[in-house]
Amino acid sequence: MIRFTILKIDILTIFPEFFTEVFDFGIIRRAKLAGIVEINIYDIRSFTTDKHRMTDDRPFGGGDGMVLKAEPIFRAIEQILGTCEREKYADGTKVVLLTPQGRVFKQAMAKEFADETRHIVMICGRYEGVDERVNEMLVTDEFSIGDYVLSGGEPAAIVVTDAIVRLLPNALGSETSAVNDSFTENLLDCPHYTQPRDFRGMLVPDVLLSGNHAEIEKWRKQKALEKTQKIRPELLNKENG
Ligand code: 6GU
Repeated sequence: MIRFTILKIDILTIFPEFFTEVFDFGIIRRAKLAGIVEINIYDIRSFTTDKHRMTDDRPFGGGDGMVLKAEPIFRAIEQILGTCEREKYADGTKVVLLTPQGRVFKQAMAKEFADETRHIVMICGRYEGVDERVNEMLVTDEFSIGDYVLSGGEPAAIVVTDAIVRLLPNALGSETSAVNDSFTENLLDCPHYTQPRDFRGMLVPDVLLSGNHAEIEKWRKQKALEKTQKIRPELLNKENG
């Protein structure tokens, strides 16, 4: 599939300063400058209407921690997407909620988003929670980035954005650079070496200096398999989800 339009990524957060500069380096910076992606940060607090500008409140039923309120998030989505009914979103629009309760984000999901979305709104949760009516009415996809708890969804939004943007057509220097990535074929990447050939007595494997591309390819595949078997054996026995 060929992408003709820029991908727009809008991030809703109670900590907008978290994102100053993180998208201003390397591939993401280049993709922004090339007009491949546009990234906007929205402060959830700016959508509050009460005197105290409250973004969170105590949980009904009691318990520790605070819960992000529905109202400012509904107002933000309404302003950004023109509706707060999921069914009325334009084609290619996704609203992603980042929480530890989501599906674990995988390379295949990054590829799907890079290929098929035009507009992604990411809502950064706080670890204590987000009012469930946000999930019920607004969210199309709830993602986690792994089985550990972060204090908020902000680092996850950065991770998910990076994983998607680098897969956008023309974001990488050469079209083939992403083909050999770890996880693309349920395999970790093979080891790499650069100059010098002899670094403090540690030598680069001979095959890589041989100029025999078939042998080099075979070696890389073998090393990728060995690494995966040793570190992530479960990848070898399942479809990439
Ligand atoms: Cl998306 N949010 C939080 N708070 N913790 C996480 C996470 C997200 N993914 C893994 N841990």
